[in-house]
Amino acid sequence: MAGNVTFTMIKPDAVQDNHIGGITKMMEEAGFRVVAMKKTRLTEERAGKFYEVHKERPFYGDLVKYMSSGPIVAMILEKDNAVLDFRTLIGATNPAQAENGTIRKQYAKSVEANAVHGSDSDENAQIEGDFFFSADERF
Ligand code: DGI
Repeated sequence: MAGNVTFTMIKPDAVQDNHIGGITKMMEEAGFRVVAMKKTRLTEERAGKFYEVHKERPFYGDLVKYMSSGPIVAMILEKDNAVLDFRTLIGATNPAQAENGTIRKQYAKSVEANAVHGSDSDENAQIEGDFFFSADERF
């Protein structure tokens, strides 16, 4: 299935604000199929591990705190060209630059609380999906 899946999280503020359904609807309407889905909460340690690639960035500490501040919804999504098409659907990291019709345009509050995560490569989609889901949680 390589190339056809991506990994996403609905971030803490969007979960808190009751947007799980609205965001998932946008994903499904854009042609993504939910392969795996769970609501969970990252500890600071696990959030730090998930975002390890950003360890040297100035916002790393805040990002780890924010991502462990409340529950998130993790998902593996399937579609042709999943990684790139999903990046298009979520829009720019900074919601001020996100296009109309994107998930971040509609739901993001700031560059940090930007509603959703989306994998940036096929390789990371596999790694990130494996971080949350075992084989028997995927359908
Ligand atoms: O792949 P993206 O989520 O669009 O963006 P990224 O991989 O460059 O950064 C990962 C997350 O880190 C992003 O969703 C929000 C946070 N972030 C990125 N740039 C900044 C930031 N947070 C703060 N506070 N300031 C930034 O400049």
